[in-house]
Amino acid sequence: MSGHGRAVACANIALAKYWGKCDEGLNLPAVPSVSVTLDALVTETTVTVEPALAADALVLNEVPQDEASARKVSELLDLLHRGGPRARARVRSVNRFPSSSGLASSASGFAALAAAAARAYGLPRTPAELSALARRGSASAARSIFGGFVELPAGTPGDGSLAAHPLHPADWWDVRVVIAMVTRAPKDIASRDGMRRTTRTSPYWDAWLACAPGYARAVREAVARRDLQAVGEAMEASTCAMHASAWAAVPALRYIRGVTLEVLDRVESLRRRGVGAWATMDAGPHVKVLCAAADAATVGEALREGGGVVDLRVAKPGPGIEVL
Ligand code: 2P0
Repeated sequence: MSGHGRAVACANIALAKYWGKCDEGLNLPAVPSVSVTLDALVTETTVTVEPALAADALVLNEVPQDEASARKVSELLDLLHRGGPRARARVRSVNRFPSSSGLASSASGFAALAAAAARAYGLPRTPAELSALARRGSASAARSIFGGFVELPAGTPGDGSLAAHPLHPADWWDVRVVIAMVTRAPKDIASRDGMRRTTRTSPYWDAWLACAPGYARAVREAVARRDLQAVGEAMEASTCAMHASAWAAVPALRYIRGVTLEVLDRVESLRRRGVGAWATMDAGPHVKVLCAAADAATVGEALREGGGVVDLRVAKPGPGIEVL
């Protein structure tokens, strides 16, 4: 059969972080995470089934990728077919933000791929099934199937059905995430490798496993009450504990750079001035700041002051996957 599917997915930012796996083969997270899907970070993916192709073809941001890069895409298409035979596909994916720089392009990318591929191959899947499929490509992608505020529970080794679930829709809470990009360079260590190194070598891995579920619960409960300060404080505790566990890996994983710390100082000064602003960092040096919608302009201005910020974007809670 030959078909076509197109899907648009938004990236998401974890308010309570996922870091590390309990089952590498099934890509199951060791800890629960809570995220907000962001409208400003969008990936659009089209999948065209082409039985005449000898191998799947991937074009990312208009650049044809080699077979090795297309492997993760092929694996996802194989999983969609549950191991059965399938025709090859041509996949085109465009990120409307910098790829591989700690801005979660794999989250929106695999979410869009899962949904576009299911449509192209004529294999309808429920949102939970799409989430579980996207998770195999990238655990954070499981969350991007849904809009608004989303939770991905910790996995149980061997249980491949784990999916994220929505907590509240995008219009639940009119918050903003101000994204301060501090470099345009791609990150040097992929999340997957960083997680593996942390799990295997960090003396703080067990400490991270012990504290992460509490931060996820605190974030979930505070989002339900729309309590910005409580979300912000638990979010900062989660990101700092995640980065501390990574920093203690051998050799150290320092996603945070000097400029990251300078921006964090600016977030603290905002709070001293009475502006509610809290920061989080992913597997890269950029700083994402959570604040009320009314404070977004003030926060953006303060983050830029003093230099080092190469781009600034303001995102609000965004929609789940859209299949076109
Ligand atoms: C998160 N990150 O919860 C955490 C916080 C980065 C830091 O999920 O190995 O691309 O493909 O499942 O989802 C980024 O890692 O990792 C990530 P894999 P993924 O958003």
